[in-house]
Amino acid sequence: MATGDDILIVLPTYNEVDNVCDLIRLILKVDSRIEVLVVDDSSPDGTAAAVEELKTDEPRVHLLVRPGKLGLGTAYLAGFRFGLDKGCSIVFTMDCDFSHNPSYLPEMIGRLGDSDMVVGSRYVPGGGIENWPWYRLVLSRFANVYARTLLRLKVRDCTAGFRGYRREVLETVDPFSIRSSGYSFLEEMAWKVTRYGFSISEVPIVFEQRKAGSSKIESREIYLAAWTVLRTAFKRHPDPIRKTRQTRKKI
Ligand SMILES: Nc1nc2c(ncn2[C@@H]2O[C@H](COP(=O)(O)OP(=O)(O)OP(=O)(O)O)[C@@H](O)[C@H]2O)c(=O)[nH]1
Ligand SMILES: [Mg+2]
Repeated sequence: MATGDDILIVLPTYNEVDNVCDLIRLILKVDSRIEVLVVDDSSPDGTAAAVEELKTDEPRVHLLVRPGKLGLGTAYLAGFRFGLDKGCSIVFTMDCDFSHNPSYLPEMIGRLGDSDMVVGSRYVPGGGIENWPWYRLVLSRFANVYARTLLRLKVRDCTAGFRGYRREVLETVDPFSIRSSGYSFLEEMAWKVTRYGFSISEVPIVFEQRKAGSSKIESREIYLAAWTVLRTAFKRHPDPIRKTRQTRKKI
């Protein structure tokens, strides 16, 4: 049973068999409070079977297998649900391809001592991206400027999937009402967290090219994300709930 100090790391996976076990081992070494949940969408490459085997002698690893490729957004939601039900005080999301280096986790966990959400950010001083082709750099920059401007967000990297949330954030902002299935989930979530008056801090990270396997990003997702941001920007919504700052529990 959770102690209330547990930290859950959610790893959504689709065909990550060559990354998943090595990455989990690295993550578990970072902090003894960490547990890992893999949300796998019945990857044809046998990702789930590899995690199942690792699980047998590693009680801090959990696996949720879904019946088919249901998208990144709903995989995050399944992870949030699991973390909340388990009583975790912090829930992180990370890509399962070594683009998000677990060595940043201690600093990110520390930041949740004085902020409600933390982002592993490519777009603050000290952050960056290694080995991306120019068109992906341009696309990512554009997506950020577009979302930040339309949604009036202060966070510099609002499309980053390397994030940590304090449980109160997940309990308050109702992420489960987000309908975006793919990458625009991240922008909509950043918008919700901001609207509710929660604080967001950014830790600079260098985003590395995936170690093995191939990208699952589809061009359809890009258009869908642009549309979702536009729709969100013009959505009628209630006044934001200004959170009163509480004394935080030490992390
Ligand atoms: N469960 C689940 N995981 C997914 C799905 N789509 C992507 N993922 C996982 O989400 C993470 C991010 O996806 P990537 O394909 O790495 O996307 P990306 O990081 O934007 O692209 P690259 O930089 O090229 O790797 C990876 O761990 C994927 O395995 C999905 O539909 N379901
Ligand atoms: Mg990736």
